[in-house]
Amino acid sequence: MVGSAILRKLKSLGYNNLVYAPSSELNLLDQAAVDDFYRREKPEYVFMAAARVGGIAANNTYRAQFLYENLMMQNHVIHGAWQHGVNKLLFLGSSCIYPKLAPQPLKEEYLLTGPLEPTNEPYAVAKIAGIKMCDAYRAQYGCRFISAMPTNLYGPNDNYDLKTSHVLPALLRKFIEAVKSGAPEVVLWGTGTPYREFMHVDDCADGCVFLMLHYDQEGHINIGTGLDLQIKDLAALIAGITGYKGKIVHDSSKPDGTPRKLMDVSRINQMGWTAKIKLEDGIKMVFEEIKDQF
Ligand code: GFB
Repeated sequence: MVGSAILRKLKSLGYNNLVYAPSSELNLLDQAAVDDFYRREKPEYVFMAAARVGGIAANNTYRAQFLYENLMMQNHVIHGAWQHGVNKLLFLGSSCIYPKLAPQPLKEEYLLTGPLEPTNEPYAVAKIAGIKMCDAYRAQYGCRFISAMPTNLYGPNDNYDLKTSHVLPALLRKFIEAVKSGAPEVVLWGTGTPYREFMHVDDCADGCVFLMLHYDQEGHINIGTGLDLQIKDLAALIAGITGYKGKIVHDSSKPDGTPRKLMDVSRINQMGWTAKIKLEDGIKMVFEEIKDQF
């Protein structure tokens, strides 16, 4: 989802010497394959958007895969970028790197100041390792490696599998299907009280290109909208957009996850970048794209 959005953004800006490969052609878990790719394509700038990702249930269930695969992929891509003299690399992480109960909004300096949210600790540990790896390669070898932490994303090419997806695509699918089938109720996981911040992936891609052009420092930087809402209010918003009028019930056997993770985006805002797509407009765009899929 993020990689294809960055590609769309770069193409729209007129960049035409773009090299990329889908996971079916380049297995980032295979160091020799990554090395071959660098040798063959000689990229000057690298956006490391590839990751094993998923919603709260996927993170909690596939704990070993989330830790192992993310560490291996980022190790190969970051280490290879140094070996092959890449001019600049951007590593992407996630807002779940911050401590579960960190003060809100989440400032960059809150990293490693407290225990992580247990449901996504393996993923967060891998992403924190990626940030530290970029910083270590900068310190020891002088590499221009930067890292950016986007908030929860949604948009084209999202995952709509109800077992592994994030909340926003899951709710879109559930409400669309309920409207079509006339189902009297839709099930929401957890209490609906946690707050989440959502950003359209096209805004994220825009932010990534901005940072590649304008940010060159040790330490990660947040990318987000700076606005959040409760999951139950997200559900009401999506119900309205999809035309769902039935009941919303809660499955309290499912975890809530972290109570809140609102990004402090003052650093990137002060550099001159802000997210542009309003949540309601973004959800409407995605709804139009996917409403006939289910
Ligand atoms: O988006 P989500 O799966 O992940 O869940 P996180 C956010 C909230 O929505 C949780 C609730 O409180 C869920 O219980 N929720 C309600 C649902 N209904 C549903 C549903 O049908 N499906 C899903 N998936 N959730 C992930 C992390 O955390 O966010 C990752 O695990 C990463 O590491 C990612 O940081 C951005 O926001 O809790």
